[in-house]
Amino acid sequence: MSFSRLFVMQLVGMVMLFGILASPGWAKTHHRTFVIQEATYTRLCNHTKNILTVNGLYPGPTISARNGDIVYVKVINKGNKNITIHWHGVNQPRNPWSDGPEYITQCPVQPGGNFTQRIEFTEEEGTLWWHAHSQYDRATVYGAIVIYPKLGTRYPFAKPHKEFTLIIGEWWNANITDVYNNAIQSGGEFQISDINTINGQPGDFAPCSANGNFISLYKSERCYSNKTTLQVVVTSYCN
Ligand SMILES: [Cu+2]
Repeated sequence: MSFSRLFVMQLVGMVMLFGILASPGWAKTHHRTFVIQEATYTRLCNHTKNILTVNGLYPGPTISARNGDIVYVKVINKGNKNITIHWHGVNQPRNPWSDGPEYITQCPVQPGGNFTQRIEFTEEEGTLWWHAHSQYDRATVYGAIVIYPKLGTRYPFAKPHKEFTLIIGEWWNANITDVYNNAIQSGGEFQISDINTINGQPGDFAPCSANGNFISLYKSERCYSNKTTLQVVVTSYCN
Protein backbone atom coordinates (compact mmCIF):
# COMPACT_ATOMS: atom_id res chain seq x y z
CA MET A 1 0.00 0.00 0.00
CA SER A 2 1.39 3.38 -0.95
CA PHE A 3 2.19 5.90 1.73
CA SER A 4 -0.37 8.43 0.46
CA ARG A 5 -3.15 5.84 0.39
CA LEU A 6 -2.28 4.73 3.90
CA PHE A 7 -2.30 8.35 5.05
CA VAL A 8 -5.75 8.95 3.53
CA MET A 9 -7.14 5.84 5.23
CA GLN A 10 -5.70 6.92 8.56
CA LEU A 11 -7.22 10.36 8.10
CA VAL A 12 -10.64 8.89 7.29
CA GLY A 13 -10.37 6.65 10.34
CA MET A 14 -9.55 9.59 12.58
CA VAL A 15 -12.47 11.61 11.23
CA MET A 16 -14.85 8.67 11.84
CA LEU A 17 -13.48 8.20 15.35
CA PHE A 18 -13.91 11.88 16.08
CA GLY A 19 -17.48 11.70 14.80
CA ILE A 20 -18.20 8.87 17.22
CA LEU A 21 -16.52 10.41 20.21
CA ALA A 22 -17.48 14.02 19.74
CA SER A 23 -20.64 15.14 21.45
CA PRO A 24 -22.66 18.18 20.50
CA GLY A 25 -21.89 21.40 22.33
CA TRP A 26 -25.07 21.41 24.38
CA ALA A 27 -24.54 17.90 25.73
CA LYS A 28 -23.24 17.60 29.27
CA THR A 29 -21.08 15.06 31.02
CA HIS A 30 -22.14 14.13 34.54
CA HIS A 31 -20.21 12.27 37.22
CA ARG A 32 -21.92 10.29 39.96
CA THR A 33 -20.64 7.98 42.66
CA PHE A 34 -22.64 4.93 43.71
CA VAL A 35 -21.33 3.39 46.91
CA ILE A 36 -22.77 -0.09 47.37
CA GLN A 37 -23.23 -0.48 51.10
CA GLU A 38 -25.48 -2.11 53.63
CA ALA A 39 -27.97 0.00 55.58
CA THR A 40 -30.57 -0.81 58.22
CA TYR A 41 -34.21 -0.36 57.32
CA THR A 42 -37.42 -1.28 59.13
CA ARG A 43 -40.70 -1.96 57.39
CA LEU A 44 -43.94 -3.58 58.54
CA CYS A 45 -43.40 -2.83 62.24
CA ASN A 46 -40.55 -4.84 63.65
CA HIS A 47 -39.00 -6.23 60.51
CA THR A 48 -35.59 -4.60 60.70
CA LYS A 49 -32.81 -5.87 58.52
CA ASN A 50 -29.68 -4.87 56.71
CA ILE A 51 -30.32 -4.33 53.04
CA LEU A 52 -27.93 -3.60 50.22
CA THR A 53 -28.27 -0.01 49.00
CA VAL A 54 -26.61 2.67 46.92
CA ASN A 55 -25.31 5.42 49.21
CA GLY A 56 -27.46 4.09 52.05
CA LEU A 57 -30.67 5.04 50.22
CA TYR A 58 -33.72 2.88 49.57
CA PRO A 59 -34.76 3.43 46.83
CA GLY A 60 -31.46 4.68 45.49
CA PRO A 61 -30.60 8.11 44.06
CA THR A 62 -32.21 9.42 40.89
CA ILE A 63 -30.01 9.98 37.85
CA SER A 64 -31.12 13.08 35.96
CA ALA A 65 -29.74 14.03 32.55
CA ARG A 66 -30.74 15.26 29.12
CA ASN A 67 -31.06 13.31 25.94
CA GLY A 68 -27.55 13.37 24.45
CA ASP A 69 -25.74 13.61 27.80
CA ILE A 70 -23.19 11.14 29.11
CA VAL A 71 -23.17 10.06 32.74
CA TYR A 72 -20.18 8.37 34.34
CA VAL A 73 -21.09 6.37 37.42
CA LYS A 74 -18.28 5.18 39.64
CA VAL A 75 -19.59 2.07 41.36
CA ILE A 76 -17.68 1.41 44.57
CA ASN A 77 -18.50 -1.90 46.20
CA LYS A 78 -18.37 -1.66 49.99
CA GLY A 79 -20.74 -4.59 50.35
CA ASN A 80 -19.76 -8.17 51.00
CA LYS A 81 -20.77 -9.70 47.68
CA ASN A 82 -20.27 -9.21 43.97
CA ILE A 83 -22.58 -6.74 42.28
CA THR A 84 -23.33 -5.04 38.99
CA ILE A 85 -25.56 -2.10 38.09
CA HIS A 86 -27.69 -2.11 34.94
CA TRP A 87 -29.24 0.89 33.16
CA HIS A 88 -32.61 -0.49 32.23
CA GLY A 89 -33.80 0.55 28.79
CA VAL A 90 -30.72 2.53 27.80
CA ASN A 91 -29.52 1.33 24.40
CA GLN A 92 -25.79 1.81 25.08
CA PRO A 93 -24.68 1.57 21.43
CA ARG A 94 -21.10 0.28 21.09
CA ASN A 95 -20.92 0.37 24.87
CA PRO A 96 -22.17 -3.03 26.13
CA TRP A 97 -19.41 -3.42 28.72
CA SER A 98 -21.06 -0.70 30.78
CA ASP A 99 -24.50 -2.30 30.61
CA GLY A 100 -24.45 -4.36 33.79
CA PRO A 101 -25.71 -7.94 33.48
CA GLU A 102 -23.14 -9.97 35.41
CA TYR A 103 -21.15 -12.50 33.40
CA ILE A 104 -23.00 -11.47 30.21
CA THR A 105 -21.76 -7.99 29.37
CA GLN A 106 -19.34 -7.49 32.25
CA CYS A 107 -17.75 -9.10 35.26
CA PRO A 108 -19.29 -8.13 38.60
CA VAL A 109 -17.61 -5.57 40.84
CA GLN A 110 -16.03 -7.50 43.69
CA PRO A 111 -16.17 -6.40 47.36
CA GLY A 112 -13.56 -3.69 47.85
CA GLY A 113 -13.41 -3.02 44.11
CA ASN A 114 -14.83 -0.33 41.86
CA PHE A 115 -15.78 0.10 38.23
CA THR A 116 -16.75 3.27 36.37
CA GLN A 117 -19.65 2.78 34.02
CA ARG A 118 -20.46 5.10 31.13
CA ILE A 119 -24.12 5.70 30.33
CA GLU A 120 -24.84 7.23 26.95
CA PHE A 121 -28.27 8.73 26.40
CA THR A 122 -28.31 8.67 22.62
CA GLU A 123 -32.05 8.80 22.00
CA GLU A 124 -33.78 8.05 25.30
CA GLU A 125 -36.22 10.57 26.78
CA GLY A 126 -38.59 10.26 29.71
CA THR A 127 -38.17 7.84 32.62
CA LEU A 128 -36.24 4.63 32.92
CA TRP A 129 -34.64 2.98 35.92
CA TRP A 130 -31.39 1.47 37.05
CA HIS A 131 -31.05 -1.64 39.17
CA ALA A 132 -28.60 -4.25 40.37
CA HIS A 133 -28.17 -7.04 37.84
CA SER A 134 -26.57 -9.65 40.06
CA GLN A 135 -28.42 -12.34 41.98
CA TYR A 136 -31.64 -10.79 43.38
CA ASP A 137 -30.10 -7.55 44.64
CA ARG A 138 -32.41 -5.49 42.48
CA ALA A 139 -34.96 -6.00 45.27
CA THR A 140 -33.38 -3.09 47.15
CA VAL A 141 -30.70 -1.69 44.82
CA TYR A 142 -32.63 0.39 42.31
CA GLY A 143 -33.59 3.94 41.43
CA ALA A 144 -35.02 6.15 38.72
CA ILE A 145 -33.41 7.64 35.63
CA VAL A 146 -35.08 10.84 34.39
CA ILE A 147 -34.01 11.96 30.93
CA TYR A 148 -35.12 15.43 29.93
CA PRO A 149 -35.40 16.54 26.29
CA LYS A 150 -32.39 18.03 24.54
CA LEU A 151 -31.83 21.71 25.17
CA GLY A 152 -34.02 23.71 22.82
CA THR A 153 -36.58 20.93 22.49
CA ARG A 154 -39.46 19.93 24.72
CA TYR A 155 -41.70 17.05 25.64
CA PRO A 156 -44.51 16.39 23.13
CA PHE A 157 -47.07 17.72 25.63
CA ALA A 158 -47.75 20.82 27.72
CA LYS A 159 -45.20 21.80 30.33
CA PRO A 160 -46.15 20.01 33.56
CA HIS A 161 -46.97 22.01 36.69
CA LYS A 162 -44.88 19.67 38.73
CA GLU A 163 -42.89 16.50 38.35
CA PHE A 164 -42.16 13.84 40.88
CA THR A 165 -41.06 10.29 40.65
CA LEU A 166 -43.03 7.29 41.80
CA ILE A 167 -41.12 4.06 42.09
CA ILE A 168 -43.25 0.98 42.63
CA GLY A 169 -41.35 -1.86 44.26
CA GLU A 170 -41.56 -4.70 46.75
CA TRP A 171 -40.40 -5.50 50.27
CA TRP A 172 -39.44 -8.90 51.65
CA ASN A 173 -39.18 -9.43 55.40
CA ALA A 174 -36.75 -12.24 54.65
CA ASN A 175 -33.12 -11.72 53.73
CA ILE A 176 -33.07 -11.26 49.97
CA THR A 177 -30.01 -13.47 49.47
CA ASP A 178 -31.91 -16.30 51.23
CA VAL A 179 -34.87 -15.70 48.92
CA TYR A 180 -32.55 -16.01 45.93
CA ASN A 181 -30.71 -19.09 47.19
CA ASN A 182 -33.96 -20.90 48.06
CA ALA A 183 -35.31 -20.33 44.58
CA ILE A 184 -32.09 -21.42 42.86
CA GLN A 185 -31.71 -24.56 44.99
CA SER A 186 -35.34 -25.64 44.70
CA GLY A 187 -35.78 -24.63 41.07
CA GLY A 188 -39.16 -23.24 42.05
CA GLU A 189 -40.75 -19.84 42.04
CA PHE A 190 -39.23 -16.95 43.96
CA GLN A 191 -40.92 -16.31 47.28
CA ILE A 192 -43.65 -13.70 46.89
CA SER A 193 -42.83 -10.37 48.56
CA ASP A 194 -44.59 -9.38 51.80
CA ILE A 195 -45.84 -6.01 50.58
CA ASN A 196 -45.70 -3.72 47.58
CA THR A 197 -44.09 -0.32 48.03
CA ILE A 198 -44.22 3.16 46.56
CA ASN A 199 -40.92 4.98 46.91
CA GLY A 200 -39.89 2.34 49.43
CA GLN A 201 -42.98 2.73 51.63
CA PRO A 202 -45.82 0.23 52.05
CA GLY A 203 -48.57 2.84 52.52
CA ASP A 204 -51.27 3.64 55.08
CA PHE A 205 -53.09 0.34 54.76
CA ALA A 206 -50.01 -1.55 55.97
CA PRO A 207 -49.07 -1.62 59.67
CA CYS A 208 -46.50 0.85 61.04
CA SER A 209 -45.91 2.68 57.80
CA ALA A 210 -47.22 6.15 58.50
CA ASN A 211 -43.97 7.86 59.48
CA GLY A 212 -42.19 7.67 56.18
CA ASN A 213 -45.15 7.89 53.87
CA PHE A 214 -44.94 9.95 50.74
CA ILE A 215 -47.82 12.39 50.32
CA SER A 216 -48.41 14.81 47.47
CA LEU A 217 -51.39 17.13 47.28
CA TYR A 218 -52.94 18.47 44.13
CA LYS A 219 -55.37 21.25 43.47
CA SER A 220 -58.24 19.54 41.74
CA GLU A 221 -58.85 22.33 39.21
CA ARG A 222 -55.48 21.63 37.66
CA CYS A 223 -56.49 18.07 36.93
CA TYR A 224 -59.45 19.29 34.90
CA SER A 225 -57.79 22.14 33.08
CA ASN A 226 -55.94 21.79 29.80
CA LYS A 227 -52.66 21.80 31.65
CA THR A 228 -50.93 18.59 32.42
CA THR A 229 -49.65 17.12 35.63
CA LEU A 230 -46.95 14.63 34.86
CA GLN A 231 -46.56 11.67 37.14
CA VAL A 232 -43.48 9.67 36.43
CA VAL A 233 -43.81 6.02 37.30
CA VAL A 234 -40.99 3.53 37.44
CA THR A 235 -41.94 -0.07 38.16
CA SER A 236 -39.24 -2.06 39.85
CA TYR A 237 -41.24 -5.21 40.49
CA CYS A 238 -39.13 -8.30 40.87
CA ASN A 239 -41.91 -10.91 40.86
CU1 LIG B 1 -33.66 -4.17 33.90
